[in-house]
Amino acid sequence: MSGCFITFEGVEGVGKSTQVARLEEALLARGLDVLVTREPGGTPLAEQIRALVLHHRGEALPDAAELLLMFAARAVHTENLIRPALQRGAFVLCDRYTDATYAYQGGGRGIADALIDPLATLAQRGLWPQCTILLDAPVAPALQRARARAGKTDRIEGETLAFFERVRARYLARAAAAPERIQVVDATGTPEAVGARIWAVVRPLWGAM
Ligand code: Z5A
Repeated sequence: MSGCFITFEGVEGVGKSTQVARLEEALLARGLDVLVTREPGGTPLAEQIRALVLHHRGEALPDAAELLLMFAARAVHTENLIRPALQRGAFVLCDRYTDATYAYQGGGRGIADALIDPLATLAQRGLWPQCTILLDAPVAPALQRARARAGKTDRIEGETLAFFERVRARYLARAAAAPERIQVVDATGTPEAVGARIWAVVRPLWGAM
């Protein structure tokens, strides 16, 4: 596979979408083939699963069902969009991927890694990002930023501060365990300053540009 798979992670409101868009612009300006996508979602079918998992329809969604739906969406997204894009040599910038499952369903909800690991193996068939940018910042201001935006809060966004603190802690623990793949980037400061930190991490991935 000749492309480059880069994922963005972090708690809600930390600036992932903003930075994905900035990096896309920088890569497109260099004439590169870039695919921007997100999880859960990314294809028509996976977006339907996203709608199921993020929005109440008056019926409880057990944690096990949430986990399985995340991986159902991921299997569709990986096979139908990400793998073909990498095969044609594209840079795939994905707003969240499997680290989010370990952080939210694992750290947040308390599901054991031993239950998540085999689902990752099944859904991804060996595909992992070459590089994961973990945008890290204190949780409270990030949540405040996200919640200041117009629009309805989804099921997960409505969780407590303690939930998001566990999510952040799990992300940082995963980064400490896989420092060659997961790069922790300070997400405080202006979007330009954060973007410059990300560029310093990403640029060496494919040599001088
Ligand atoms: N989820 C899961 O549980 N398990 C999984 O396996 C996966 C996902 C894959 C998807 O939500 C939810 O699914 C997510 C985890 C769960 N739930 N939560 N929480 P989503 O895709 O709707 O939202 P999100 O991923 O949480 O992202 P977000 O809320 O859109 O935040 P963001 O992309 O990190 O931030 P942003 O949109 O770029 O910026 C937020 C605001 O801050 C915005 O107004 C910006 O203009 C502003 N901003 C951005 N950067 C800055 C800086 N540097 N300074 C000042 N202001 C800034």
